Amino acid sequence: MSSPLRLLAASLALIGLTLAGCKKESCLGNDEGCRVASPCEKLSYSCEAASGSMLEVRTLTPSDKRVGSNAPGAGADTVPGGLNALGARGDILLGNDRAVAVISGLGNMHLLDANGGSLLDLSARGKDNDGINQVLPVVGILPGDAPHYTSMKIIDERPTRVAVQLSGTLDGKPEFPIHTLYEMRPCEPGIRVRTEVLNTSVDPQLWALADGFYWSGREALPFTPAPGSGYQHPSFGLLSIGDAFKKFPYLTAAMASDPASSYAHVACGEANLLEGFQSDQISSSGLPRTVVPPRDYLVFERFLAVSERGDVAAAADLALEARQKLHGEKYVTLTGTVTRNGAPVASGREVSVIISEGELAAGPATRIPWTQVTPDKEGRFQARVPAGRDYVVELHAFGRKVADRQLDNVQADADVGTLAVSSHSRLTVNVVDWVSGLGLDAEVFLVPVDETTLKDTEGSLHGRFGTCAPWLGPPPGPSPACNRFLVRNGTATVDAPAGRFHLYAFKGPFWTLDRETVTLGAGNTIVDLVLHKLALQPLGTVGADLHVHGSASFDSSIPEYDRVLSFSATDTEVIVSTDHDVIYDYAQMVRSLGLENKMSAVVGLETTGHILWMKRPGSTVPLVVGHYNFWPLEYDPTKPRNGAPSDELVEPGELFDRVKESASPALRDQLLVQLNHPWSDAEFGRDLGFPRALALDTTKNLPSRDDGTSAGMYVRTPKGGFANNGQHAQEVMNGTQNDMLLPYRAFWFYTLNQGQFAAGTANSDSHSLTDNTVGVPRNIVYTSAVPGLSFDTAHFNKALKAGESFGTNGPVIEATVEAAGVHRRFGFTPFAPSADAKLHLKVSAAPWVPVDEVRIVVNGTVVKTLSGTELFHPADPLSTENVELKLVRYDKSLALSELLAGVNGDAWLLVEAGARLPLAADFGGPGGDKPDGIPDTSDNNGDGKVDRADIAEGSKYGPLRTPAPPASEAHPQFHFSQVVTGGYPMSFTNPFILDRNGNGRFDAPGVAAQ
Ligand SMILES: [Ca+2]
Ligand SMILES: [Ca+2]
Ligand SMILES: [Ca+2]
Ligand SMILES: [Ca+2]
Repeated sequence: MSSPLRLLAASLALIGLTLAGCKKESCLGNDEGCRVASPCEKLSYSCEAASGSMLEVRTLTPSDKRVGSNAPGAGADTVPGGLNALGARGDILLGNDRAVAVISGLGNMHLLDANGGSLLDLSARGKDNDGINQVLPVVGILPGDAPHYTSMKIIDERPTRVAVQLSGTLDGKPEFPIHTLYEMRPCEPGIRVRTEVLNTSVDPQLWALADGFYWSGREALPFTPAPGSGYQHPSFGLLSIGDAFKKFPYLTAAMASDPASSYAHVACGEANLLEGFQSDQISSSGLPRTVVPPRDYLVFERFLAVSERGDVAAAADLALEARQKLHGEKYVTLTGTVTRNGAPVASGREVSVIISEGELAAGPATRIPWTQVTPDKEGRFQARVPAGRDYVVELHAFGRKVADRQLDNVQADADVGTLAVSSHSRLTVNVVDWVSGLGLDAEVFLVPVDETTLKDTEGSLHGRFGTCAPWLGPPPGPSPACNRFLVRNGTATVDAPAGRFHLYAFKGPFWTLDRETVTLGAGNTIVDLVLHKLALQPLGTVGADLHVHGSASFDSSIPEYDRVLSFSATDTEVIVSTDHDVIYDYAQMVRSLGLENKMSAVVGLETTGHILWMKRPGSTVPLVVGHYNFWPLEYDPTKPRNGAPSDELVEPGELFDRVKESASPALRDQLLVQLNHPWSDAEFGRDLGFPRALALDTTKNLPSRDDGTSAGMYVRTPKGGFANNGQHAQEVMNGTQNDMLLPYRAFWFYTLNQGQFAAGTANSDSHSLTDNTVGVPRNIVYTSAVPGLSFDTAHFNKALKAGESFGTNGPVIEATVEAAGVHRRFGFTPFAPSADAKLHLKVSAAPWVPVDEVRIVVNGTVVKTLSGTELFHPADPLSTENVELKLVRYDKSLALSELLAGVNGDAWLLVEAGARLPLAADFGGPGGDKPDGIPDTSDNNGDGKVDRADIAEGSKYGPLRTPAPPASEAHPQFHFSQVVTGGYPMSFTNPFILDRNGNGRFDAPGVAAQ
C-alpha cells in the first residue's frame, strides 16, 4: 500500500471506531456505555436455588482469603482454592449455587493476559477445585491477538444474574474493539461468556475468535469428541497450524490430581459446533475461522462448566446436558462395573474407561471418543453419550488397554456389564534406616528386569505424557507416578502390574542404594529395603535445591503433600520454592509432616516471560527475557500472584529492581537473583534464557557498556539499578537428566573469563515426581545457616553469592589451596597463591555413583584429568560391606604451579568429577551459522568424533543429545541411571580466584584464554 493510501486507511479507521451512522444492538456499534447482550439465551437450568440467593459479584479486597492458601490474618476463607487458584485483591468474584469464578481485575496481568479481564479460576461451589490456569478470548495465536481491556463494569442484577463486562481493543490495535461479558445465573454449573470483536479497519481480517486455554503440558489435557481425537491431537507448528483445526461438539479437560476438577466448553450462540486446535500446551476452541470484512464483527457465545470429579465424564455429562437444552440432542447413560482379581476395583488412578462411537472391528482412528470415566470406590462407572449410536467401551489399566466391548444402536440407558482387569499385585515396600531401624521417607523405582516385562508393562495415559514401564499412575500427578512412588515413614503400598522388576529404594545421592528383584503376580507382595546414610556431605554445609516447582506453578499438578514429601524422600535440606510467576510457601506442609526441624522451605519465585515484546539488535522477532529465580520473598496470597510483581515487558535489570523493590526492606539486601537455564531452547516462541534470546556470541569479549549490539544489551543497566547481567548465580546443572550441561557450562566459563562472578548452581527444576527428581542435582553450600526453624537465609545467600558451594548429583568434591599451613576453599574472593601452594583434592561418592574422571579446569580449559588407576573404583555398587571405607575415590595434593604452567596472569581454577563428558562441538547457534562458542552438536552417529556428519538433515548445527543410559547391568553406571533418570554422574565446584599478579583484584583473561 502506498503511503497516501495508508494515511487514508488510518483516518478511515479512526472514523470507524464508533461505526457511526447505524445504531447496533449490544456493543456491536462500539457505543460509549453500551451493554453486552446476555449470552446463551437458549440455555436454561432450574433448581431449588432458583431464587438467586446464592448469586454473588464483588471485587476482592485484602481481607478476602483464598481457601488453603494459609494467608496470615484471621479472616474467613472467601475465595475458592484449588491447584491453580489465583484469585486475589482487585480481582472480580462471580458465583452462584453451583460454581464460583474469578476474573482478573483490570490492570492485573497474568500469563498471556495483557491487562486483566481473563478467567483465572473456576471452581465447583464448596469444592475449592480450581484447575484452570487461564482462559481468555483470542482471534489467533500471535501477539496482538488477545484483548487489552481498558474498562470494566460490574453488573449486579440479583436475583436474576450477575456479570462483569470488559471493554478494550486487541492488544496494541485500536482499530479492533473487543467487549466480553462474563455472566452467572442461578442453578448453572458454570459461567456464560459472550465476546464481540469489531473490525473498524479498512482491511478484511482473518479471525478465529475463540477461547484460548492455557494447559501448559503437565496439567489437565484437552479431550474433544471428533474422529480419531479424544485425547489424540495432531502435532503442529506455527506454519502448519491451519491443518490442526478441527470441529467438535465440546471441549473437555480433566485434572485428576487432588482436588480434582474437570471442565466442559460448549458453544451456545448460533453455532452448533466449536472449531479449534488442541495441544498439551494450549487449546483454541471457538468460532470457525472467518474473514471479517471492514465494519463487520464476530460474536462468540459459550458456556464453560465445571465439575467435581477429575475424569472427562464428569464434564462431558454437563456438556451433553447443555447440548440437550440448546439443540435438543438426546443423551443416554452407560453404566458398568470394573473388577480385578474377581472383586470390584477400589477407585484407582491406574484404571480408566474410554467410550467411543464406532465399531470394534474398525480401527481406533475411525472412532469418535466421546468420554472417559474412572470407576468409583465400588468399581462402578457411569457416563453420558449421545443416543442412537454404536459404542466401543475400552477398559485401560496401568496405561494399557485390557478389555473392550461393543454396544450397538444404544437408544436408552444401558448397562455395559462387568469389565475385568487382568491380574495385578498389591505391592507393599518397607524402607528402614540401617542404623536406627526406623522407617524412612524415601522414593522407590520399579525397573523391568527383562524385555518381556518392559514390553508387557509399558503404558501411558491414553497416549499422553509419554510412556513409562511400568505405568503406575499419570506422570505429572501424585505418587505413584510413572514407574515410581514415595514412601512415608517407612512404608507404602501400591498396585502394580504383573512382571519381573528390580525395586530400588533411593534417598538422594548421599545414601546407599538398595535393590530387590521380585516377580509380581496376582498375590500380595511385601519387600523390605534398607538404606544407610553415608558420611559424604562435608561438615558445615547444607544441601539445597534452588529451583523447585509445585502445583502453584501453571505447569505443575503435583499436590503439595507429595511435593513436600519428595523433599524429605531425597534428604534435601533447603528447598527454594520457585513457581512460575507466583510466590509460594511450603512452610505449612513442612510443619504438618513434622519436618520443620530438619528442613527449610525458602520462599521464592521464578519470573517467566509470556508476552513477546523485546527486540534484539538486528532482529525483528519479538522475544521475552527468559526465566530468573529470586529469593527470599514474602508470600502474601491476598495479593495478585501471591505478592510477585508483574514481570512482563521489562529488561532483566529492571525486573531485578522491581522484584527487589517488592520485597520488605529486611529482605532486600539478602535478595539473590539466579539466571536459570541460560541456553535452553525456546518453548512456544518464548525464550527461557536471556543470553540465548540475545543470541550472544561468546567468542567475543563483552563490551563495557551498551554499544548497540546484543552484547551491549546484555551488559546495560536499564533503570540505574541492576544491570541486565547483574545475576548473582547461574544454573550450570539444570534437571535430573542434565542434558544441557555443556552449553550452560560453556556460558558460565565465558562469563568467568569476562570477570563476572555469578555462582554456578545445580538444581532439579522439578515439576513432578517424574520430569526431574527434587534435590537431584543439588548445591552443597558452606554456611553456618542450619536447616530448620531458625534457618538464616541471609547467611545462606551470602555464602552462595560468594561462590562457597559446589553442585552435584552424586560425587562430592572437597578442594582447598594450601600454602604455609593456610587452607583456602574455593570462592570468589581473590587471593595470591604462594609459589609452593598445592591444590588438595578429595573426591568421594556413594559406591553406586561411578567417578570415571576428576578434571581440573583453569580459565575454562581442562588442564589435568585424573582417571583409571589414579582413582579408586568400588567393585560392587550395591554392596554395603565396609561401605564407609569405600567412599573416597581420590585424596591427594597437586602442585598449583604445575596446573598453572603456561597460564599467564590471573586465573580461575575449579574442579569437576563424575563421568567423562559427552563429545560435542560448536557449529552454529541462534545468532547464525558461525560458531558462537557454545557446544551444539553431539556425536550423533556414534563414530567417536563430532563433525558435520553428526548434524541433522536440513540443519546448520545440532542436535545435542545426552548419551543413552547403559542397558547392561555390568556397566558401573547402570544403577545410577535407574534412579537419576537419564543422567550421568557430575559435580563441579565454584572457582578459586587466583590473583597471581598480586594487585589485589582479578584481571579477567577474556576469551583469548580459551
Ligand atoms: Ca486458576
Ligand atoms: Ca554453538
Ligand atoms: Ca560423529
Ligand atoms: Ca590481579
